[in-house]
Amino acid sequence: MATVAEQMVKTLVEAGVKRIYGIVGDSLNGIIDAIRREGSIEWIHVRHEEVAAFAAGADAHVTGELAVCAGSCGPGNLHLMNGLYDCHRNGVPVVAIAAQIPTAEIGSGYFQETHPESLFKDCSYSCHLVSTPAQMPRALETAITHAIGQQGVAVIVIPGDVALQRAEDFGTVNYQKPIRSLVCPSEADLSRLAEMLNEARRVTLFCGAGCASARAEVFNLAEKLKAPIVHALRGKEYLEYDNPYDVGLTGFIGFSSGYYAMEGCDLLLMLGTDFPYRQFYPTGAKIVQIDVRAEKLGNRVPLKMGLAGDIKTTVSALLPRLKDKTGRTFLDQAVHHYQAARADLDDLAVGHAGHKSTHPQYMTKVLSEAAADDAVFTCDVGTPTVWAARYVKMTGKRRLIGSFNHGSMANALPQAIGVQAAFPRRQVISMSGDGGFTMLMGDILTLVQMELPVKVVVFNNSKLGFVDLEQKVTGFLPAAVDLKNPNFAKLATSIGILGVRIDDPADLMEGVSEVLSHSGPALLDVVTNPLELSMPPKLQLDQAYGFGLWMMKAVLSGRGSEVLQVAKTNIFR
Ligand SMILES: Cc1ncc(C[n+]2csc(CCOP(=O)(O)OP(=O)(O)O)c2C)c(N)n1
Repeated sequence: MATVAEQMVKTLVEAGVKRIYGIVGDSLNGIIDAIRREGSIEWIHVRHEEVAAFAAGADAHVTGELAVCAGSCGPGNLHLMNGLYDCHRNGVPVVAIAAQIPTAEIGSGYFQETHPESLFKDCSYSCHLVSTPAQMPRALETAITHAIGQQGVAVIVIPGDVALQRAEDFGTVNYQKPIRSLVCPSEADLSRLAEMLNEARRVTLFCGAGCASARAEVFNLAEKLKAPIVHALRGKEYLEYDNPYDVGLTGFIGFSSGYYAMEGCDLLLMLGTDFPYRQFYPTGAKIVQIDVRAEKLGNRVPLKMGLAGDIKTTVSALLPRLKDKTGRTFLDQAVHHYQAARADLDDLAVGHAGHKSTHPQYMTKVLSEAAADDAVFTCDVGTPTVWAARYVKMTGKRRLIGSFNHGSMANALPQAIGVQAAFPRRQVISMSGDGGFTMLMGDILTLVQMELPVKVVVFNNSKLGFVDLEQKVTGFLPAAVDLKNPNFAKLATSIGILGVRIDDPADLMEGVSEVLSHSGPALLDVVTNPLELSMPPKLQLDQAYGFGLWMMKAVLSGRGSEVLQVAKTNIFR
């Protein structure tokens, strides 16, 4: 006699699910047992449920398929939450199974009682309690349809006792996944947009992850309009490589060329981006936005026009209506500016013989040059994201994943776990901050247990470096940012992982090559310079003031040598 748990597993199999990330627990045991007996879904046993959610999100990101994570009742599924926020905001299809306490006890303040159907509301498109077998399989099918159809998280809350009950309607499991449609604006709206673009003198394209499958169309558009392409960070992996129109990123971790290409245009065309920082949008230009997510139109900045459409379909329909612009001056100037900004950044990424510690820019460049052509990089929130944005080169086959919308620390190792589980033979590199790595460090053990050959590169600056910088630019004396770290390479070795420590920058290349060529999991612990500044392309007046204030306070409180060191590291190199 089939149980609800078996019916759930059958539905997941029919929806194409290959892996479920999670940690077991009493309320989940019926489902775990059904997974084990069915045999085709792999259970990826992690050490922290937050890791399960991040990993499922990264799995969905690289495969484009539905991924699943699970947590037991109360604290077990509560731990999923931060990772689920990340999945939801990254727009990846993830179903979370949140097991619940026994049905009869709900509402009594029972041991481990929480109410996931309220808790997860804010980070999901659908979140429902299954309290009787009659709700299955429809409740799970609906959750999957929401996750795939809306590209985000759906949560199924199910008490352990319900999962063990006899399924009604077992024979009807025959799930059909929703198919995503192409979305194109009306003829009239496309003509109106074409008119605006034909009239404009200096057009800049601002492109995000919504351009993922529209690279060729976006390049054709840039050529017709002689328009520079600025990308948001989530657009980097799709648009940056072999791109003659590329002028870099904008935003806090961007390039001055990206900022000025947007500031100097008379029409900014936003394509598939909901870039959040309003201070980086141009002040004098008309702004038009195209996005398949109609609710994002005008979300950040007032628009002249907002069109709901997917980028590939909309740009394809727009192209024949556009006149070829002839003047290239604006585009050429923007590209030259980018080349100069790029050269400045590359100058910072050189090894300096005799230096005590490795410059993180140099380290990232060496890593990027040594990595496989189709490597997948994950980067922790903090300065590793800045270095990845600036120095990890995309190839069209490489991927770059981070917590770019949710901005959570400790994302890189969990996401690397999800990518490596999906692609066991691909090179997967986690660019981890020492703060980020130690936040979910227990899951380094997952690499051993699940035989995942992830390469973890720790930017060991003994600091919560990004916050150190934030405090300085707001005029605070840095506080509570120092980290007392162990030798991470020794720690890795002690658990059966290749560990290599780089104290002397002269050893960096050899260390990188040893770690990347190792067949199993490996950790490279690189002692990096804690005084590197990752400045934004446009220093706001208040930031310059704040920075000056920090310098003054530091000098007055007897920490002037730190100011000198920062200046030496960043200005007089
Ligand atoms: C979960 C979480 N806690 C706190 C923060 C605030 N925060 C952002 S970056 C950062 C420091 C990251 O430090 P580390 O991982 O060592 O990287 P570094 O910037 O030093 O390279 C902190 C504390 C956050 N984004 N997420």
